[in-house]
This record gives sequence, structure tokens and C-alpha cells, in this order.
Amino acid sequence: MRVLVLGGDGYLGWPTALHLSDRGHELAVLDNLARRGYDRELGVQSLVPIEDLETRVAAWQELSGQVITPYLGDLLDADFVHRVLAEFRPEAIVHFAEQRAAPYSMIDRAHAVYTQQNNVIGTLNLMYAVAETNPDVHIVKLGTMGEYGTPNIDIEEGWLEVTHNGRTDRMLYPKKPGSFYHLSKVHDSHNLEFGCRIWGLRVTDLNQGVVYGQQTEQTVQDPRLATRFDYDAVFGTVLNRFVIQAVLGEPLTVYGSGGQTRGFLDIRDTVECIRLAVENPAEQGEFRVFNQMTESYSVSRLAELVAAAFPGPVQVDHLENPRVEQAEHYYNVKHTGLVELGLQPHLLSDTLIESMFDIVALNKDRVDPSALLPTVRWKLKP
Ligand code: NAD
Ligand code: USQ
Repeated sequence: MRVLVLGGDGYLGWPTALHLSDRGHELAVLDNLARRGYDRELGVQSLVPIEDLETRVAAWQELSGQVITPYLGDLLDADFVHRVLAEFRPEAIVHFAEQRAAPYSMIDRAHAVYTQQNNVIGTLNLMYAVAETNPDVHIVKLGTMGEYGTPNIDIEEGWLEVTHNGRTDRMLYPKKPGSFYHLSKVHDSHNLEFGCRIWGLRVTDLNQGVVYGQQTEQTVQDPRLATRFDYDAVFGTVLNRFVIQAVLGEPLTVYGSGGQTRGFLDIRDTVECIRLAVENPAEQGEFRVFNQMTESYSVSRLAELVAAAFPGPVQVDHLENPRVEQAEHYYNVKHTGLVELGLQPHLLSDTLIESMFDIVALNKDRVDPSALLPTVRWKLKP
């Protein structure tokens, strides 16, 4: 299948492109390199060195004989998006190309506006380009578990049957997101579902949990294929940060009591979930939703697991929570759709934490410890 990966230079987009190419699909990646720009803006870098897109693609061709066509450009440039679709003629488009850090979206007004503009308008441009060139193309869109928030009822896969005053309908599951970033994903989901109803688009919305890990079957083949690994308090995600903090001998930064619970998955499951979604497309006009996560953990439980797995002493600090989020809550998520398509999850207990310690130990001199502590607060100072 011809697959275009939007955001193909990012943490997840690049290993996904390699995984799909390795499984025999014909690949192109599109990226505006915004993520590398956020590093410069924040004065941080990936823990693991990463090559530029040109070198990555050339290294993959040298190793595998497979071509990945790179397109450098911005989803906000509607003409560019049309041009790429007309030239590459994808059958499936995997859309990772958004600003994805909740703290980045909460820095100030300008970063909130940038995040929503980049994400919502980029997705609208994609929807129009698909609808106007070939509505048969399957859009596989990365959403997030955080769209649902932490409601006091079971979380279903995207849809909820509601009975109200004696009448029943199937509605999009109500959303209670926790940042302007997470809200941008809610807006995208609603726009995409509308596109399915009015234009007959075929869309899979993958509400993904927090990803951990850095290596996949393909990225380990050569250091030039490595994907990024973020540790800073803006882009680093919780388990990756805890592993890095343990190796550096820094305290694990649990925000608040640590009772807040989220869905998680291994990066090797991310790339496999995308393959399963691409190879089993949604129907024409269908807005299909999968909850892409394999296990739930509270933040304090994750800190305990990392401390238990690390072969040295580990200190756990409870910082005042810079975010506004529920500390204790109900969390029960249905996530059977991808398993029914064949996903065989890698569970956290299986091994991964130990192998992550080695990756960090090799690169620990690249860490700026001052970037570890959170500085972005959800509450405004009047
Ligand atoms: P990332 O920031 O590493 O990658 C996103 C890529 O998209 C970057 O390379 C960036 O340059 C590019 N991009 C951003 N805006 C663009 C635009 N307007 N035009 C072209 N390219 C653009 O993020 P990631 O961690 O790989 O996440 C990928 C997707 O998965 C995001 O949509 C994110 O919301 C979602 N997601 C990530 C996680 C996680 O834990 N990392 C969890 C759930 C969902
Ligand atoms: N947390 C800590 N200590 C830390 C970092 C985080 O206690 O040092 C807590 C946060 O308060 C939060 C939880 O850990 O309760 C998760 O935070 P995170 O930064 O790991 O993840 P989040 O902000 O939710 O965002 C990440 C990705 C985002 C994706 C989301 C999936 O950056 O792109 O959408 O995970 S989900 O959480 O399911 O919405």
C-alpha cells in the first residue's frame, strides 16, 4: 500500500515509517521540522542523538534497499498538501504532524494559539485535500486518551450510546480534556467525524495513551535510524523521564500525590497498532475510534516500578503539581478494538525498563539537569 506519514521526522512518525516500509509498504514522509525548532526555542535536545531527515532516509535505503520519499513542508500550506497528495497518490495517510506537548500549549497565550492553530488547521487542510482529490484515502489520525480526561464512568472506544428522556442515540463520547493541546485533539476529532458524515471520508482516530521506550525492531539496526528521546519537563513524557532521572541519580518528579492514572503503551506497540489500522481500513463514511493503550498505571505506581527495577538507590519526590488535574479518580478504559485486529501487546512488566536504563546510561552526558524540573504552570498569575 502507498502510505504517507505526516510528522514522519518525529518521535513516533519516524519509527512508524520504518516499520511500514519494512512490512513492504511504499512510504513517503512529510514534516516541517517544527519539532527540531521547539528544541532550539527551549534550549534542549533529544537524549539520544538523531540524524537529519535526509541522512535517515539514505541510511534506511542503504540498509534495507527500500525508498522512503521525504517531503519537507507545512500542513498549514494547503497548496503544498494538495501537491503532495497529487504527486504521491497515497492510499492511506497516517497523521502525526501536530504540536503534541500539553505543557508547551500551556506556556502562555501565544503557545496555546499556536498549538490549536497548527493542529486544527493542519488537520482541516488535510481533510479538504483528501476530500477534493480522493475521498477513498484512509486517514489514520493520532488522537489521544487525554481527550476523554478522567470521567467518573467507563471510557468507551470513541462512541457512547445515550438514553435521554426515553430516546436513545449513538453519540461521540463526551470529552473533558486537560490542556489546550488535548483540546486541539478534541476539535480535530469532531471535525473529522463531520467530514465522514458530509463527504464520506474514511477515518480511524487512534486515541493513544502515553508512549514509553525508544527502540523498535528497525531503529536498532543502525544509530543513524535512532528516533528522538525527550527528557525535559515540556516534551519528556512521564515514564521516559522517570527512567532518565533514575539513571542520572536525580529524584523522580511525581506531580502531587501521584494518584493520577493514565493509559500507557510501548513504542513497539505504537508502530504495530498503526500497521494494523492501515492494513484494516475504516469503511467509506466511517469514523472509527480505537483506544490505543495497553495498560493503566498511576504515576506513583510508575515511580515505584522504576525504583524497583533500577539497580541503585532512587529517590522519589512529590512536587507541587504544576498542572490542574484530578489526583484521585475512577479510570476504566475499554481498549479491545486493536487487540481484535491482532495486536499482541508488550507489557511493561515484560522487560522494557531495564533496556531503557542502558540507552540512558550511554547518553547521560547530553542531559541538562536544569531542564528536568517543571516550569510551566496551568494556573495564571493575575
Ligand atoms: P513529535 O513532536 O515528536 O512529532 C510530530 C512531528 O510533526 C514533528 O516532527 C513535527 O516537526 C511535525 N509537525 C508538527 N506540526 C507540523 C505541521 N504543521 N506540518 C508538518 N509537520 C508538522 O511528536 P510524537 O511524540 O511523535 O507524537 C506524534 C503524534 O502522536 C502527535 O499527534 C501526538 O499528539 C500523538 N501522541 C503522542 C503520544 C506520545 O506519548 N508521544 C501519545 C499519544 C498521542
Ligand atoms: N507527570 C508527573 N511527573 C512528571 C511528568 C508527568 O507526575 O515528571 C504526570 C502528569 O502530571 C500527568 C501524567 O504524568 O498526570 C502524564 O504526563 P505526561 O507528560 O507523561 O503526558 P501528557 O501530558 O498527558 O502527554 C503525553 C504526550 C501527548 C499525548 C498524551 C497521551 O506528550 O502527546 O497525547 O501523553 S494521554 O496522556 O493519554 O493524553
